[in-house]
Amino acid sequence: MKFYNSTGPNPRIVRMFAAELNIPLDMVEVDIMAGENREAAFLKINPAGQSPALVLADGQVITEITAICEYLDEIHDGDSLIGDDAAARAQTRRWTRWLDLNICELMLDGFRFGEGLPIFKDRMRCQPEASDGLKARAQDQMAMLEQRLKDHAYIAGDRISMADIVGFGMFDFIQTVGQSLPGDAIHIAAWFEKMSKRPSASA
Ligand SMILES: N[C@@H](CCC(=O)N[C@@H](CS)C(=O)NCC(=O)O)C(=O)O
Repeated sequence: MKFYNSTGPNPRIVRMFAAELNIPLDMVEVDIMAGENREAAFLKINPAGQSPALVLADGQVITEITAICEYLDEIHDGDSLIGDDAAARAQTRRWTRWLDLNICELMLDGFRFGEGLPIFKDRMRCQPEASDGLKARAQDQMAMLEQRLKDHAYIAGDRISMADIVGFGMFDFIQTVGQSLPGDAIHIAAWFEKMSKRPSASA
């Protein structure tokens, strides 16, 4: 099993997830700043031209971080970061998808079309005029996340799950490129601090 890794929040989320489960990853580095991920050799692995990618021993490729995390969770013995029963797994998938669709992807496109435009303008269709609106829409959803974390220790419930790792990885990155967490969101701030202290956060 080989893990095609790079800088950026998405591979980091998978590295953190794997570290939580004590799964070692055999890494192959991809230089996304130099555009290696958009060249023919890498496009054969992931036609979407993005990292990360997990290549299994039989050659099958898994991309998209939540699919990779779910695969790693299923192949390992021990505590699950997805959930122990159908309802718990549904909660994890519910909140992970909500975060991805309503906060993470908006923040990322806000970055790609704004501060990241010099990197992304020749890689994908960019909408610079949408950057501020996307960032604002992501911030609008923070009130719901704040309420959720007021009532629960972790995003999907009372224990850590994939939703927390996806959210933490994205928020940790986005604060390095000009977006911030709402100053009055004390429960998000406490959760973020708790996540940042996990040994896996350095993976
Ligand atoms: N939806 C993808 C997103 C992957 C992604 O955007 N990866 C970034 C690195 S964090 C990337 O490859 N960026 C370089 C590029 O798009 O050229 C996933 O879940 O894995």
